[in-house]
Amino acid sequence: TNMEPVKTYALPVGVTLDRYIMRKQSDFPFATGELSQLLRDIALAGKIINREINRAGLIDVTGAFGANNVQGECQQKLDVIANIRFIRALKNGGEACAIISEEDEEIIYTGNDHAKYVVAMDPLDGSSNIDVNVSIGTIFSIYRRVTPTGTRATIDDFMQGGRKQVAAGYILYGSSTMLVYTTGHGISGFTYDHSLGEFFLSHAEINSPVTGTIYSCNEGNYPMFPATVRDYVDSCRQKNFMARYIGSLVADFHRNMIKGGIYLYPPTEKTPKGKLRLLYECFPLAFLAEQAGGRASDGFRDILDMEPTHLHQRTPLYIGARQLVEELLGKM
Ligand code: P6P
Repeated sequence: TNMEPVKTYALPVGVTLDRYIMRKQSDFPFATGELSQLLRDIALAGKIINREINRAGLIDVTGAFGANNVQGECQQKLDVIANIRFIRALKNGGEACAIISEEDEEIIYTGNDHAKYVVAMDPLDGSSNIDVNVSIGTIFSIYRRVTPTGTRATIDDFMQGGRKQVAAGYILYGSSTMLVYTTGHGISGFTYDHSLGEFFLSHAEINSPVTGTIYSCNEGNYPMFPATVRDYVDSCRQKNFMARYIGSLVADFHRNMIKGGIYLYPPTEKTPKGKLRLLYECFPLAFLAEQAGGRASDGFRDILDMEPTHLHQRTPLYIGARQLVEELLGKM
């Protein structure tokens, strides 16, 4: 028999998510499979939501739903469906003991008090884009709980800070549906094949260009931006950067991660603390940005170093190619 050691091949593009997760888990001798199962449960919820989104035009779910969510925003029916689907998938999967969601003010207890993980999520971000058929996304962040297993989770499990995330990612419901995530050892991207109902590895290792020529912000708010940010946007225009703003954070972030660019959501009079949510939008995307070699800041400190104080707290966000973010910070 050949006594040569088995060469560990980089996993070939085209491997399914399940096989990828299994092979990656074997890289961690002490892994016991719960995080792997949790990632599978998130992927399953993503498949279900993907189907609902693709049918949205056919059945009346795109109209605004009567209720308003905790943010006081007019709740699109798909928001509600996505939230319910994720909660159900995580409850049934059994690996998450608690969830926080943009759609719910309070912590959601799954009843799985022996589970090791908690999940913070924005089940469907960019929902104002749903009824105009623009890309939307799910964002998720996973922590190992700090409270004793067997007890009910508490807010402490969610307030550990961005650098304690064990995994983070997003699902982009775009021209194709992609699942992109990290467990702290690089970023992998999977593309969904509807005909097979499987996610296949399509981006084995995603690294951001260290710089770029794309800036992404709501130019309509320019007059309200802090002077230093206006100065930075002016410099982008002077350098003939491309302005690209989809108005859906996951889509803007994903494009910048692949092509190189910076996304800015500064504080404005309307949103003096910024608009985006720290726990389930900025922490997970900042984890990914740093894994991709980029940077994420609120203008004063790295997003991942920020102290969470409230489940739904907002923060300004400057995120993307390292050199572009650092040029902006140099003006602060
Ligand atoms: P504005 C969508 O509502 C969202 O949360 C992000 O997905 C998006 O980047 C941002 O807000 C758009 O906000 O104020 O420019 O419409």
